[in-house]
Amino acid sequence: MSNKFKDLVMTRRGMMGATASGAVLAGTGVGSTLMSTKAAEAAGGEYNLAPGELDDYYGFWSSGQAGELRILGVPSMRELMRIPVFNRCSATGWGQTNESLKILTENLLPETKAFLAANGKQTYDQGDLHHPHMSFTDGTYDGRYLFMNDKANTRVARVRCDIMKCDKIIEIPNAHDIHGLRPQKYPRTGYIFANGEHEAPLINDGKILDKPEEYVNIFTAIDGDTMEIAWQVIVSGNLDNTDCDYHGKYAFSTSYNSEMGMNLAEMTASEMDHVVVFNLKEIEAGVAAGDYRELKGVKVLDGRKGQNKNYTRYIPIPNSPHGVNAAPDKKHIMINGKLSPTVSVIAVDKVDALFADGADERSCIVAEPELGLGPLHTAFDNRGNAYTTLFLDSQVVKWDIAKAIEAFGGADVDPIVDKIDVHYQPGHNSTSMGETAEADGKWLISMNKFSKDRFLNVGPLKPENEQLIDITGDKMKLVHDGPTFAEPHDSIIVRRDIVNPAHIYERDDVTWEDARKQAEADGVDLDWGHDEVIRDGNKVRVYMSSVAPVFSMEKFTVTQGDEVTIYVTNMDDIDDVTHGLCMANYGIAFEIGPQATASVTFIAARPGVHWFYCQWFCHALHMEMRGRMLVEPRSA
Ligand code: CUK
Ligand code: CUA
Repeated sequence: MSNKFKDLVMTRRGMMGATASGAVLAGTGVGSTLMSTKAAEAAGGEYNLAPGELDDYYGFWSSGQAGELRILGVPSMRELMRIPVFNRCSATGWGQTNESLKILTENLLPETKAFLAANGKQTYDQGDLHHPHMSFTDGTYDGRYLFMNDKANTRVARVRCDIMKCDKIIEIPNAHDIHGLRPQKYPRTGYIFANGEHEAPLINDGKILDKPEEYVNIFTAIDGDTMEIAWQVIVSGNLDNTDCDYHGKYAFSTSYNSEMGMNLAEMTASEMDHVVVFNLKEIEAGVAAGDYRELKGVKVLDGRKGQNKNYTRYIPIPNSPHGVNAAPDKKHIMINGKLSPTVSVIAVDKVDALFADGADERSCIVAEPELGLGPLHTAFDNRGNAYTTLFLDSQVVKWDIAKAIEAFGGADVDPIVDKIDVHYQPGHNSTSMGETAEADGKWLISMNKFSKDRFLNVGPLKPENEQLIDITGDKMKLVHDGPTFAEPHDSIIVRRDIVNPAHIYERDDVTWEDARKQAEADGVDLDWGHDEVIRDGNKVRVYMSSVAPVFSMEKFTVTQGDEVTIYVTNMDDIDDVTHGLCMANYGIAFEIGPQATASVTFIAARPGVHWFYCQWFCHALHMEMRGRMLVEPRSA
């Protein structure tokens, strides 16, 4: 008998033996085994949805260096939509329409605008979107907004969930490279907490390089309603990930470089790094008392070590912690060890003492289970279990939070419940509703950085692999491999009843308020099928509408060198009838959703007849949906 065969027989015997003895010895055991098996089948069986069946959850996915937000259906893992945010988009005209350019440019800092102009640009055309999170009310998702960071260019963006489009992007002054981002959970969002990852001189004017003592890092709180910066706190060490409690009192940020080192050896020199705790009430009191300096229009408080202010505390954590995750029990914050094989569990109710009595900073740590190599992020079910990704082990480990606390207190219990192999090297994971108080313990996504041999080879650049795991049973069960393009860092899984986007736009949507104002000034009623060419010096404004399969304007004439703005209003009010306008050989293409207005401005530098056509398939006569722009040569 080969060893392999022997193992198989042994395993099967072992399994059958255990089931049989369980059945004989404990009646309740049978019931619970049956229950969990049934639940697993119920949850697991549905991931492969039949055509036309809808998912139970919306998944909101980041895309890392691709710069967009994605919507997936969970559990089917079907990609439903891409929402351009920090990137450019050929299909929708994001980064090209006046409406999107306004969002992309209006909150850039003056020095950024000058820098971009020197490089012939109005805005950045790339970003690095890591962390998408929904707004909260009372500890759970409220379906209003999604917030996300751009690590590449120090920005934070918001997406409106009613139309699933980005409506605000702000650049964060003073900070560098926004990484960790989370919305306030209680009483509502409220604040968006954003970590500056890379430390820099506070006045970064090029006069300081090798004076580490002059380097600082900045934690930012943004008002999620206005998208204005509420305050910033200067901290010691860098900032990686962040999360906050369920009581509206504290935010927590990991620091993998408490040393403030500038190279790898310096950054990993000490045994312990730290978690910074931000005391929101104290910070607000500090702002009210005027204990800040104003830098680039923002109130900046000093929460560095040794300042002895009540704004921050520094909890020592083993070397280079990474993810921060608040448990749905509302009591515990998990700090994932990365270089340490541990997760440190902070008891939120013990944090008060760090501020009130000057208690030892480690006194709020109530567990530190050793889970495996490279713990990066933790997700949760509703049964007291945590699920931690192990980057180096290529596994997800399921562990019992209560048992980890008992073990830390000296009890002889093993908190590890189960481990499952994932393929390969997981970073973030997420569970259904798992970052809210309504965690439901059904699905887990493991977002793996490498797919290697799991898919057909597509060349040196491989897809990532996101795996769907059924967590309804005692054992985790891998049910689906999901290849995805660069590079989803993080995701959230939201019950579908919470998300209710519109089918068509409201005509009075704020998105095109500038177009509406201009139309009013030009005596054009945007809400009726208008058809107008307004001349204003060398500026020409062309107003037209679209009803499948025609543009209201069959042709228009401008002069070479004119600055032309074309406004298109889609008069169709039917579900899914999106039109586009693509101006051939002018590099122009954009989307006009049902009942929306969109516009684009360009210099008509190329004389001749130029066809414009609808590039979103809308009708049997979609190919015929076209018109001409004549650009007459400017006479010398
Ligand atoms: S970080 Cu990506 S694996 Cu930017 Cu959330 Cu941990
Ligand atoms: Cu309108 Cu295609």
